[in-house]
Amino acid sequence: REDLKGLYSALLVPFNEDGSVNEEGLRKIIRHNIDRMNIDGLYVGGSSGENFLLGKEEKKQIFEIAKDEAKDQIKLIAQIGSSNIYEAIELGKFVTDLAYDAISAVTPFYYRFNADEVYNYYKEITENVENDLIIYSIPLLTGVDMGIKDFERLFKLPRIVGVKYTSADFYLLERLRKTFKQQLIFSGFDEMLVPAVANNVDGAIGSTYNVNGIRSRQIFDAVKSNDLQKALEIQNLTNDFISAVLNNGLYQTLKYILQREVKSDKQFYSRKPMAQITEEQKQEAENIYQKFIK
Ligand code: SI3
Repeated sequence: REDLKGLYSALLVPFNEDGSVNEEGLRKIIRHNIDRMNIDGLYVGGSSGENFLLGKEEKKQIFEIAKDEAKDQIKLIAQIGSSNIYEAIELGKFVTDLAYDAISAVTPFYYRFNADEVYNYYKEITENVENDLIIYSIPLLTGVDMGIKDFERLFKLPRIVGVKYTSADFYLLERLRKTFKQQLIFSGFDEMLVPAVANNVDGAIGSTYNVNGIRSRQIFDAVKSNDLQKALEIQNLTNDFISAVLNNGLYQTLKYILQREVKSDKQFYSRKPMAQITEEQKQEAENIYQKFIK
């Protein structure tokens, strides 16, 4: 459990114009994260990987490429969650055979599942997959809002080791940290890293770490060593960057920057129905790249 702590990039996946996975580009992004961002691990198959737009075989392909490229150089967590529980279990077994360090599963979404249904989903996955599991809670996108009692029940399941907490509810975060000292808590919102680390999270998982990993590590370390002034200065700069990225289109802009960073001559497309980057967005992405990253 301790070994899983750290800073993870939520791996972005480049696609070809026809929607297939751009394997060469993906390998370059993984290398960039390992060799230049000095990241502790990768969160594969998350929102940033456009995972919920993909078929099962494509998810497997991405899990295989990530393991093959990263080997044992960094930690790997596979997000295998799906409202199709049979697929989630199959993917969980698949990545466990590939020797992923842990699995993570998003709360089941689309139908308004009640607390018992969410609990049974995790119970069934953990009973069928022999790996540690990190709950992926992202109420903003799933609409599934869990309270302290829901977490308490879930954390009693033997294979559940923590939560990726993508929420701005810092009261709940404080309560969770105080109550569940043995569970791992990963912060999900990159723009809120300072308050998350101040609340003693065990790590962070985010999309912008793919390109802003070095500064994010500095924020993490500065809060840990009680240098709040320094942490805030870097968070302020980081949030100028994140605001600009969000205003210009999150995935389109991050992919543009990654394409520049890894020097790929092939465009890193998004998966439909996600929109492709426009000429205007490209220009702004270039400005953001020059100003904050290069
Ligand atoms: O792949 C993933 O699951 C994530 O990257 C989740 C992560 O919490 C991101 N959340 C969303 C909604 O994209 C953040 O890293 C986010 O992109 C960032 O904080 C900018 O808002």
